[in-house]
Amino acid sequence: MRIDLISVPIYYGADRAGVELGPQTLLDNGLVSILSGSHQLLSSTIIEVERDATKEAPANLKYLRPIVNANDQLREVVYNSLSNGNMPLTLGGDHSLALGTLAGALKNSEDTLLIWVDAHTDINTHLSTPSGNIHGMPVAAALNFGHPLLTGLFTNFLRPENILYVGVRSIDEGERDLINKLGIQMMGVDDFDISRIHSFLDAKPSVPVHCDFDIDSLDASLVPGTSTPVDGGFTVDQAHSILELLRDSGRVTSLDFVEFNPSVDKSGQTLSTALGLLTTYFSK
Ligand SMILES: [Mn+2]
Repeated sequence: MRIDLISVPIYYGADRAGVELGPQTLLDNGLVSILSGSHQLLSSTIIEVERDATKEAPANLKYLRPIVNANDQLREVVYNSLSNGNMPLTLGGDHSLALGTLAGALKNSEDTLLIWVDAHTDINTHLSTPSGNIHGMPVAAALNFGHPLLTGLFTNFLRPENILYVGVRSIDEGERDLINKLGIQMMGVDDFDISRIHSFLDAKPSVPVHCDFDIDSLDASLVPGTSTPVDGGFTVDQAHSILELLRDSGRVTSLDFVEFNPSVDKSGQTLSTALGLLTTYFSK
């Protein structure tokens, strides 16, 4: 693969500092050699994120403006990478960056499939959010639900039937209503069945696939270094199997790796797990 590496040092979507250090920490600990062992690393871009932004009103859309500005740039970087036939690998930072990566992937192809591996479904709007944190809103915005400044990042919208949630287990009431209304396919950890990922991909064999991998899909006890850990998650082995399947499918055209927060990690545990997962994905 020809990889365009994109770093998004943003924490505004989580409203908890530290996660913006994720990309540089992965780079400082050998990510470039992991990526360039079997692949060609073509470029490395850092998305500009406004520093020391204040939490402006409204309270249900914290840091709206700097998040929109960063994702406006990110959409174009991802779109350009895909239209050059490369693979954009986007490192977070919090999950608000999926606004830009999904907008870029959908601009490239409106029939993009989304595999969302996460404890959370991130399908809140400013009207349903309990926290006001925008990292819980990217999937809704990609479906054209939510605040116009977020949906306005998109030129094409995601089709609900093109989404598969994997590992989700922390779902707000408003999110569950929207998921049910739209009939989005989902599985948690207890009902995890890897063959459902195969059948989801096989149903549309010739369209691009965007994958979002949130480190909090793993069990809270295994990944202290993340902003919103959730119990009952995947084991490290399960996470490796999911990434192996996705790698071996040869179908993933763009990948996000998000929510690693080095500032709350314990003895580098989450760092080494994250590097191990990326090594698995990029080892062939
Ligand atoms: Mn999450």
